[in-house]
Amino acid sequence: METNRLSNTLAKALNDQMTNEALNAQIYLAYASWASEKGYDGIANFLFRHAGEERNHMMKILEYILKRGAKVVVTAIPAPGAEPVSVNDCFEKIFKSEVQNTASIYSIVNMSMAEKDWATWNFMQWFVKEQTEEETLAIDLLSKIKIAGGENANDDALYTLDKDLEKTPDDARLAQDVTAANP
Ligand code: OFO
Repeated sequence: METNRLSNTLAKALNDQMTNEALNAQIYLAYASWASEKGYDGIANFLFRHAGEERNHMMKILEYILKRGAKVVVTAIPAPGAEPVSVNDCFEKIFKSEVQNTASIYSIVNMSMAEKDWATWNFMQWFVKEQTEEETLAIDLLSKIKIAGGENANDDALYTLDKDLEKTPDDARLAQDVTAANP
């Protein structure tokens, strides 16, 4: 008996998204290693933790595909690309890759809506919220480096930023989660 509850189109899109999440994990791993080599241990620690989060996202999608009775296809992961040339460049690259990932998440949401696959639509809402958090986090990183001097940040400012990032939480607070009682 056929028990697959995902269309071929959505199964393909979700499998591709697994690879996107794996690629993002590789990007964070590569940038974390770069930061560590340069002596920015706080930034490296933050990015290593984030690589783990991206891998969890991949696993979340993998489990969903299996639970819906469709086939998981594990493919090669593209290379993460050139390493950053500065902390400023590192944060800009992170922002760009998060925005790109948001676009692919939105495209799966659109497909699930077109197919009226409400289970997948509902599943994807977790990722929509997660991407808002990650974009907020990336924007915060960019603001911090901008205050530190951007591409011209001096060693003292980078040292302070590095220490600061070690303590930065992994999740950003979202406007929609703020209440009057808990501003
Ligand atoms: Fe998977 O959240 Fe970033 O990309």
